[in-house]
Amino acid sequence: MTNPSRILSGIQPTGNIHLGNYLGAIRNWVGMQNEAECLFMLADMHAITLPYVPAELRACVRSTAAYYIACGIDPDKSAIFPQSAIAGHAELSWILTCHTPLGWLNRMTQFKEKAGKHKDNASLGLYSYPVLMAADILLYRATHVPVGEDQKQHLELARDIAGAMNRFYEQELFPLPEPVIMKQAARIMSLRDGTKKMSKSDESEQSRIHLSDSNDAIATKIRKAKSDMLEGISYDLAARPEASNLLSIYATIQGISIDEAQATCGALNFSSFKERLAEALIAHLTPIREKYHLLMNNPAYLDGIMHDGISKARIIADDHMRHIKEVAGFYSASHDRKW
Ligand code: AQP
Repeated sequence: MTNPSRILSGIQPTGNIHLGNYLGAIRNWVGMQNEAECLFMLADMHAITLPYVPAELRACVRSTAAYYIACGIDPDKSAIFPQSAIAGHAELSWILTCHTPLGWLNRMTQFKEKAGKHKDNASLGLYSYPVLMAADILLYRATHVPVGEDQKQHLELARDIAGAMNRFYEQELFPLPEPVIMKQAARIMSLRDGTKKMSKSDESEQSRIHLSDSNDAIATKIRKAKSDMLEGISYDLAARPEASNLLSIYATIQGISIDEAQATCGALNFSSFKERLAEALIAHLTPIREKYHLLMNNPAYLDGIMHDGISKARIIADDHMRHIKEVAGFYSASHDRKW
């Protein structure tokens, strides 16, 4: 990362956090807390772009906050807050919407994947989701955004929108945000199909490891993970997507490179390698799960953390939003009292 000054990222509170969210996003946030000012939102406004149950969403905001902390986000260093608590996300999103050509949104592949065959029934919110994501980032003038590989296209759109706004209003309203995508584990794949991303919305529970999974569940899911008929364990994304995915998970969890993992595990058969991988995952995830349960027993503490996070985020957001509205030509009582 070159000269980061402010980092923004977040996860949708739409269900159980999985290994992809952890390795692709949260784990990377932890080390960044000492390098820059960090804002980690709970993206509840994004969560309503697909059908949802309000009471479940509210509960999930708190449990996702607990996961952030259990995974190593330090609330004394970083702001943890629900996106919907800061009005600027919606306000800026509308302004950006009016500066985003439809053609730019038509290119977004995630909309096509999430809307599926029934595109006409998908909500306008799902379609304009990347504009809200741009607003999340630009509202705080974030310089760096750590994301998994799947969000790269949305980040590029946020940069394009920032550039368009700066040109239209003839001033540097927003820095162009840089994506921070880790070289390793940027895309954790489904345990059932090494060509599909591990995802909360995959119908098969066996396709993903949840951070809440028991040790037995982790061991069973890894044992049943799809493998191939080739000898040994090697990293070859095209020919061996499943072996490559498991090797990449192992390397990342152990904090070693894929080459190192291949050197130590290459000669094993699938069954022994899976045993080793399950042991490594259990050792890594057990303390996170235990801390998560402790935190969930103290909802008042979690609510206090979010309350503080909202206050920190609001100071930055309100100040910037006031400026943006003024530049955009919106009426302000302090400008024209004759009105
Ligand atoms: N499989 C993955 N590998 C690496 N990173 C991943 N991320 C998600 N899946 C993987 C990263 O997690 C962050 C938050 O994602 P999100 O929950 O806000 O939305 P998502 O990307 O849509 O995640 P899911 O699990 O796939 O949810 P659903 O199924 O609800 O759509 C992002 O930084 C993302 O890159």
